Amino acid sequence: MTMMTRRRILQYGVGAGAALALPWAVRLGRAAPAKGPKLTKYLEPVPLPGAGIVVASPAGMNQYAFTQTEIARQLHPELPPTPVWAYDDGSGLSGQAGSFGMAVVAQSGIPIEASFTHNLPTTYPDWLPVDTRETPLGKQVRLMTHLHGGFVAADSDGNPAVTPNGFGPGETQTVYYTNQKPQMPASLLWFHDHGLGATRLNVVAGLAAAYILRDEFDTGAEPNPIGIPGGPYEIPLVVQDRQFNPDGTLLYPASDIPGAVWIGEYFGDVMLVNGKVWPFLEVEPRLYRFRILNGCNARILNLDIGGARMWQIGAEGGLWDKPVPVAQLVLAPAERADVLVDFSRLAGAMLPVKNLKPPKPVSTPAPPLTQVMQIRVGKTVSQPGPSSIPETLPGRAADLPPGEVAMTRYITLNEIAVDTVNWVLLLNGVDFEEPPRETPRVGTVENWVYVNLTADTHPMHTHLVTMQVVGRTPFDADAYQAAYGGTNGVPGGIDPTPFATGPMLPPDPTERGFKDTVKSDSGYFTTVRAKYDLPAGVTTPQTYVYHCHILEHEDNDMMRPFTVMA
Ligand SMILES: [Cu+2]
Repeated sequence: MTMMTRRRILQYGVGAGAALALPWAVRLGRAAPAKGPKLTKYLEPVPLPGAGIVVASPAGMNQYAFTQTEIARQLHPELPPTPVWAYDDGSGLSGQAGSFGMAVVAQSGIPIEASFTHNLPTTYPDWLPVDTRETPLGKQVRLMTHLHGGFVAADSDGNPAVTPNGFGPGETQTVYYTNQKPQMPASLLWFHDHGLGATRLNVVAGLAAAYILRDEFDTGAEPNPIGIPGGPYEIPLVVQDRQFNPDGTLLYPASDIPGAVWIGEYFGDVMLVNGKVWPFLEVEPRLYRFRILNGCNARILNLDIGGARMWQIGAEGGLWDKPVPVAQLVLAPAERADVLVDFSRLAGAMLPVKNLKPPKPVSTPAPPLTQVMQIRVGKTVSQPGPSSIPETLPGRAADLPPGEVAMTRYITLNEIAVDTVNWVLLLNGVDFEEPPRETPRVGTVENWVYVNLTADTHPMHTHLVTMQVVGRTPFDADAYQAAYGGTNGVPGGIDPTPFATGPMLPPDPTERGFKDTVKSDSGYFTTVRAKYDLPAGVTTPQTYVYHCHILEHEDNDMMRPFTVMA
């Protein structure tokens, strides 16, 4: 494994201080460094659904019609207005307060149709540095919306293997989201842009939104059959790190490697929650439900809620069968945590929500960014809500039996030519454009083994399916690479078991349920298990993608197609 060089730290776009921020500002032709880290903390309330986040209005029965459009919002009182790319439900977005501002609420079991019409500029603005080696049509803004966690046909997936050129100005993407049970239970999903080679830029600009599925148990109201908080006591929290230019535009660094624009990972020096910089949240001294999404491009979070007791009740694949006590939440990009948080003994407290260094085996080059948000606990309760944590939940633990596994696939994660103009991350040593090699038979169960040969953790996301984490096995990556590696890393398909250096570690307690994004840690091979069903009425073959959800990695070129076959 290569050690991270100082050069690489710089290249990764740190926001650790003015000394490091200045070179980018110069490179972008701006005179002064951004003052992001100096912005006064906790001045504004966190936007919430109906109060800064727009709950999407349907255009018809179970139909939504969005345009992607540019708005300007002040993300902090000491910042000028920031141009933001947003999903407009037709409301004009006067109800959107920050850079994250839309939520669809739908019912599990009831499909919806949605359309997305590109009403953004034709070419990228200066504040979004495009690497035209990665994009299909140069600096043209090509969009494609992906429902992350959706169990849908390939042509509704927002899928760069099916539609590599995406959608251009004035064009409309129309999709059908099945919301089919049991693959799409009550859960927090999100939709975001997935444009080929430009996902990192389109998402930083703001193209991400919440998608909340309800059912007869998880009604969102209080009381509900589960006995968990609802109504104003259920709070979505989307955490994203960002940098700003002095003029208020988002700062996304360009590479300083001659011939390259793409950077290895984007890390902000400012934390946003629900699209506002370092906000505060007022709560009552009682039980809450927080639904947390790591919406960062590359930062792996380790969230500390400031001393309140916490139980996790679900993750990407919906509710579990029972609550699990948790102290901190280690969430890689795109991972979600559904948690109950007890403020009942904390009346009058001011709680800092902090992002701590993720514990091993997580490995990340991110510079520290500790402050996230402040929670202000009031002294009175207006509605008592549930008085205890439920003993059981109407969800499920991931329990696909090993005996059903029809195929095991070995997928390598390689980082090639670090710090050079040819720097790339590859799965199985091949580019995205090569034809699919993973071809699960519809209805069968497969183990996929992610063999990490890099120095960092990669959150691996598979479209269409949710996964059971089977375990992580430590192994001698150097010896495996020495035995099988070539100029593009190690090809896929080679079992690393002979190189194991210890027994498989079981899944973390927070990996109890099905997940759509799983951390593949450095020095381990990580085994996940999934059933490759297709939605009702959808026929083989159907092609999707799987990729690292560090958006810089996904864009260059840590993404591959897979095809569900007959
Ligand atoms: Cu990655």
